[in-house]
Amino acid sequence: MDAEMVEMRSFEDARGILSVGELGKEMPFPVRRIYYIYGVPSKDIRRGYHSHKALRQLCLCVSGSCTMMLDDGKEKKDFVLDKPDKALYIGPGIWREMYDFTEDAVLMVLASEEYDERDYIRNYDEFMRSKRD
Ligand code: T46
Repeated sequence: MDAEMVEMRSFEDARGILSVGELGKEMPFPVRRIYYIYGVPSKDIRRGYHSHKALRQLCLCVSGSCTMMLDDGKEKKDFVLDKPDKALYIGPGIWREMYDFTEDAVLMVLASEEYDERDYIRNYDEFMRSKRD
């Protein structure tokens, strides 16, 4: 599966912690867009339900926690994002569902491309077909 946890570099001292992601080190691609998801009203809410054709993303909870279920058509894996220095890299062609958001969760996503609805596959059967092509 083209996905992995990435540990951001952190500097801790008496003033607190500073975490950093730098291009070519923790950041595997130049960032063209950021967005964040927060105010998810209940643990039962599931978001996502799509894959991307080309987009690469790095996701992390800067506050609170949530879980991302990734599916590459062969296997499914759950990734818990529960620390601001714990990021999840997701390559193209992976179905994702996000759930188990805590009330204080802020899921920040760094994306390799601008928003383009044509890059989404929002139908699971179509996603599975794209894996066979
Ligand atoms: C992803 C997961 C992790 C925009 O107008 N611009 C944007 O950059 C984004 C990301 C979304 N939108 C609009 C499109 C929808 O009307 O915001 C609305 C909610 O988006 P969506 O239903 O796609 O949200 P999620 O949480 O299901 O998925 C999002 C991202 O769209 C997706 O790329 O990988 O978070």
